[in-house]
Amino acid sequence: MGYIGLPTATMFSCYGHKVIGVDVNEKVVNNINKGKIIIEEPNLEELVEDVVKKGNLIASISPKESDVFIISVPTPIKDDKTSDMSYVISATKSIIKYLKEGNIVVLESTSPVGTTEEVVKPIIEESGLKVGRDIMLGYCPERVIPGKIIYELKNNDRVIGGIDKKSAEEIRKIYKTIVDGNIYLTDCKTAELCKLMENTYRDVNIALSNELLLICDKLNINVWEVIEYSNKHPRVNLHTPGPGVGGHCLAVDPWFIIEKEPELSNIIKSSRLLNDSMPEYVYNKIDKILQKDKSKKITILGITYKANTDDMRESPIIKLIDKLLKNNYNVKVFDPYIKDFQINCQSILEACKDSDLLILGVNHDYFKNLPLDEIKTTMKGNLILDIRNFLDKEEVEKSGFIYKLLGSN
Ligand code: SAJ
Repeated sequence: MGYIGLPTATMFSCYGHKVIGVDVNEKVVNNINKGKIIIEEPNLEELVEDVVKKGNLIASISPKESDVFIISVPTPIKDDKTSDMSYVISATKSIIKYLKEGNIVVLESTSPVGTTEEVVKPIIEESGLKVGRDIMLGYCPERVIPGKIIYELKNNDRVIGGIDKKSAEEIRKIYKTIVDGNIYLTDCKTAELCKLMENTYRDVNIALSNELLLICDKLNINVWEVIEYSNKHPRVNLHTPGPGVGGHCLAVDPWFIIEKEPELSNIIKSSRLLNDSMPEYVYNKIDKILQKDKSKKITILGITYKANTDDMRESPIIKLIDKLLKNNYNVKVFDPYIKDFQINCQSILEACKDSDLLILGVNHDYFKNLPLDEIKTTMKGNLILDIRNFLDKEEVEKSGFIYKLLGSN
């Protein structure tokens, strides 16, 4: 019942299915059964409350008999950059004793190519039932973007890989009850690689823009202008450069391809490494601005992995903060979505008190109209570093600040 499992269960419940939402975390289960959720996602809590009230969604600590089993557990990355499939394995094992002939099993978790056939299938067959004959099995990756999950679950096209044609077709019938988009059928490996490649495509493109940012900095050219005008070409779409790539998808999934084919994944790997190096690049920029004076106080606005979310997983800003603290800078942060981070303050002004440098770390809408004059009075220094190209240079300068923008020297 995580970021994907809960919205998916909720959608199926909304369309009249009886759903058992399984989670090993008792707190999550208890909250859902009270109609409450512990993640930040627009419109989700109202829907959960409604389907729980109607009795269509019941959360439980363990699985029960069912017609369809959807596995939507995390597939994190280990320190050696290979996939940790332990949750997929334990979740699959947990359903064995409830399986019966005619059941459908679907893996949704982002996984290395081959997982459905080589990891999930053999575990299911420990039940004595044969996949393809007694059990239908397939892979149906999610594609939703946090912040728009409900809309995208309904409207995005989906790819379904079946262990055989019949499995794919039966799984399509299930998903068709909640999806308005097109559903494309293929085999499991193709569907697994589609999912990985979608996020890799984005990661590689962001790396290209980050590389451009480094080149522009060296050549004293404004990267934002280059991107704006290049993108006027009808077939060019340069992505947005910045402090790096966070989240549990783009920063992770490319490694699952590299894990399988390390010799062939050169572009993918160098992109990943470049994006991972961006927090260090921003650190060096800050160090230069403050002339390596570690007595300076730095304020960072926004610490999540992207705008308008409470998700801090793999956030490049957290990596930047770690580096600043390790180098003895005095850092304070404020993020409207985060209440309990070790160095966070309860307001923008509290975080800015006596600060020498203000950094706009994440482009949350909340920061659209910063109280610049008050901030200026509270701060000791007059420097603002915008690492998102988010603030209005003129407005900032009007309040007496020196405005510095990442990628424009
Ligand atoms: N980012 C940039 N520049 C850009 C776009 C993003 O630096 O031009 C950064 C963001 O700041 C953030 C990171 O990349 O740190 C990832 O953000 P995102 O909005 O691109 O993607 P996610 O991780 O929130 O969600 C992605 C989506 N995948 C694609 O768009 C291909 C989503 O559809 C997937 O369902 C999700 O991964 C997932 O679960 O795999």
